[in-house]
Amino acid sequence: MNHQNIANIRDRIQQSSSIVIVTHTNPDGDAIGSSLGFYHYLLSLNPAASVKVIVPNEFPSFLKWMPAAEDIMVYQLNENEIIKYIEKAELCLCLDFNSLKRTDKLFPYLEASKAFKILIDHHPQPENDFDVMISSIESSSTSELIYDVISSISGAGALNQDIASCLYVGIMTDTGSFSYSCRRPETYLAVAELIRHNIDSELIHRKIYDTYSENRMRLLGFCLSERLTVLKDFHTAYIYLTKDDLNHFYHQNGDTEGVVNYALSIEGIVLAVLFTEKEDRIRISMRSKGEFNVNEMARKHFNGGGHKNASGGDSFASMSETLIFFESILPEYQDDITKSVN
Ligand SMILES: [Mn+2]
Repeated sequence: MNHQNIANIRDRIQQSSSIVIVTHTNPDGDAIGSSLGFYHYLLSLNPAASVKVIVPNEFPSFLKWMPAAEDIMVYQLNENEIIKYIEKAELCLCLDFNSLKRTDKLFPYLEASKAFKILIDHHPQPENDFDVMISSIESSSTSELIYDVISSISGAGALNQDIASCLYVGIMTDTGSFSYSCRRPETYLAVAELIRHNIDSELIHRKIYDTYSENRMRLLGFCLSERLTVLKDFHTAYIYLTKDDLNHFYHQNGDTEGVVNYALSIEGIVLAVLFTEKEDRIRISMRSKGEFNVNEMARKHFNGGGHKNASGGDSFASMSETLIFFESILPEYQDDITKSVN
């Protein structure tokens, strides 16, 4: 980690009286974990500052037990107050996204804000929206990077149980419970240090994953039995869900989280996709194994992006047109997909 950047971040935190932490729309475990973990740390590094964690829209209920989750301000629910905080912020910490556009409705206010903007993120190809960037695609998660930043500024002694719980959630969820994006020893050294701070990693796992409602579990069953298509020649599996499907299972935010991974866990499947019908678009969630790059596919065809093995995008066509289009581009990728089969 670049010493000049670290010194700059430390000075900015200590010298700002009004700080906002922002993360991407549809915040996940890493977005919330890194934001809350850093929030707890900022409060100790500069107790006099006003620090607000701002998210564009609601986050899943399985994250609401996290320490200080009740302090998170949701733009969707509190527009005017949040706009004021962004306008008067001197420092804006942008966590777990690589372009201000990923904050959707917050974007115009963040773009207009005169706050000094610091990016801490692990997505590829960050845009030039920020004054200082800590960007590392090698890191498992933004939460791991927050661990690095905190220990570079203050040493691992600055961690406490609250910070450690939050960062553990981020690393655990962004690695699928240590099953991908976790080949580096540094990730486990960070986790070891978090666990030293008296967190119950098994309890955290249960709080995050063993929280299905009956409806969510039945929706998952429906996805797998009624909505799964396997294209063996392309080592591809996809699932689609219409608005009617979601309504039938009284869908709540976060209920489709992880569904795509079931498609990817079929033997021989390299590419898995979940198509979900939203109000004005089809949301596309992509996962891959090995070298096959869904970031490239999402950017080229679905106006999206993300990571090599986990990306997302949107289609503004109907569900059936989107599925036909998706199947039509697969031949273009057949060689690359086949290379990743093992
Ligand atoms: Mn992340």
